[in-house]
This record gives sequence, structure tokens and C-alpha cells, in this order.
Amino acid sequence: LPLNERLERRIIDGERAGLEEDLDEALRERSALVIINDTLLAGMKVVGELFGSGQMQLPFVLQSAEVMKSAVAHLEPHIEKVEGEDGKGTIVLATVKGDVHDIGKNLVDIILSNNGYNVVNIGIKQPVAAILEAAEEHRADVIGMSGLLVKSTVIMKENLQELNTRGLAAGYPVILGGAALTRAYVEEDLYDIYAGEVRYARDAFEGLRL
Ligand code: B1M
Repeated sequence: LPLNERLERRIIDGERAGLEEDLDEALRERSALVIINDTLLAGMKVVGELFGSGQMQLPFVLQSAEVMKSAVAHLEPHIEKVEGEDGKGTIVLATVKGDVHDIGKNLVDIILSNNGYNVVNIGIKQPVAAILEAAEEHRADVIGMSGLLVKSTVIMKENLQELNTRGLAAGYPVILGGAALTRAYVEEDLYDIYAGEVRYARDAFEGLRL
């Protein structure tokens, strides 16, 4: 197979052998971010489709996710870093309660960190209390929540309501991302219930722009 298809195939098949060699070869032609966005994420998309249609079982999805994570870890040192722009602000980043999906969140972490933001990534399955504790402790400027399950979109709404109740909404603009969200849900429904600012980020770069 040509290099591009081979890399995509490695994600889909969860095949780690030869991964780093292929990534190094790809790096000679393209930037790390282009490899992630155009090739590796295309592979994860296929995994999602196969899983969703019952053609792929969960343990294989997990293998694909592990290979994706290894690939991103291998590419991370090659991702463009903006030097001398530290201290742009602090964001607390979490995958919400009940949700283990973290590949997208960790990409957001890499992109923001490399562009001068201080990212406090507190991990997966984080209840709102833990998110707020981290935000207060690190004097965060922004809270970022990620979640891929449909039920996570409800949790995000509850989290925003909790910030309202605690009188913290004005102090914390919130960025939401993850495959189950839609722009309309965030910018219409959630916009109306949150007393602070809430925005939707389709991908890590929109997160950075916001
Ligand atoms: Co899960 N899973 N999964 N899964 N999984 C989905 C999300 C699903 C859509 C698959 C499907 O059915 N087609 C489906 C959800 C259905 C629904 O809710 N309606 C699903 C399911 C059902 C489940 C389980 C319930 C399965 C089970 O146990 N029976 C279970 C849930 C466990 C739990 O959370 N409690 C489960 C488990 C898993 C694995 C552990 C096997 C693995 C996750 C491994 C890991 O993350 N460490 C996994 C995977 C890999 C997927 C799919 C296939 C791929 C997700 C992914 O990593 N995509 C996924 C299919 C899909 O998403 N269509 C699926 C690549 C990643 C880069 O994209 O995270 O969307 P994403 O991030 C994007 C943007 O969304 C955005 O930026 C990124 C790109 O730049 N973004 C942000 C994300 N967060 C952001 C935050 C921001 C800004 C942008 O600012 C704060």
C-alpha cells in the first residue's frame, strides 16, 4: 500500500508494528499536524463508522485508539511550537463525568500548549466539582470540557447550570467540544442557559482560535 493508506490502515487495524517507521517516512514529506488531521483522524473516522454499524467490536476499537495515541505521542515533538509566547492564559481541560474518550481532548491540549497557553489537563470522567476545584486552584481563565457520548452533552448542560448556581459563570468562559455536540446545541440551547460565555469548538484549531 502507498504510505498514506498504510498509515490509515494501521489505525483501523490497530497494527502497531512498523508504525514509527511509517510516521518518520511521512514526516519527511508532510508536517506532523497534516499527518494527524488528514491521515490518522481519517482512520479513526472509519473505526467509528465500523463500530457504529456493528462491524467492529469494542476491543478492536480500543486497539485502534491505542495505536492512535502512540502515533500522536511519536509525532508530538515534531508539532510546530510557537516559541516565546508563553503565558497567554490558563485553561482547565477535562473529559466530563462518565466519559472516557480523551484522544480529542489530548489533541486540544497539545495544540494549545504549543501555542503558548498553560493547559491543566485533569483527565477523563471528571465531575464538575473536580473541574471547578482545578479551575480555582490554577486560577484558570477558561474551562474546556470534552465529551463524545450523547449523555455527555447533557452532563455539560448540568455543569453549566452548576456554574450558574455557584455564581461562577461570569468568571469562566467555557469551550465545549466533542463529536456528540452540535454547534446549534451549544450556540442556541446552551447559550441561553449559561450566565457566562459558552462556545463550541468543532476541532482543536477552533478551540485555539477561541
Ligand atoms: Co467510543 N463511542 N465508546 N470508544 N468511540 C464513540 C464516541 C461512538 C460515537 C462510536 C459509535 O457508536 N459510532 C459511540 C457514542 C454513541 C453515543 O453516545 N450516541 C461510542 C460508544 C457507544 C462507546 C461505549 C459506550 C461503548 C461500550 O462500552 N459499549 C464506550 C463508552 C465508555 C465511556 O465513555 N464511559 C466507548 C469506549 C471507547 C474506547 C475506550 C474503546 C475508545 C476511546 C479510547 C480513548 O479515547 N482513550 C473509543 C473510541 C476510540 C471511539 C471512536 C471510535 C473514536 C473517538 C476518537 O478518538 N476520535 C468514537 C467514534 C466517533 O467519534 N465518531 C466513539 C478521534 C478524536 C480526535 O476525535 O474526540 O471527536 P474527537 O475530537 C475532535 C473534536 O471533537 C474536537 O477536537 C478533536 C479534533 O481536533 N474536540 C474538542 C474534542 N474535544 C474538544 C474539546 C475542545 C475543543 C475541541 O475544547 C474544550
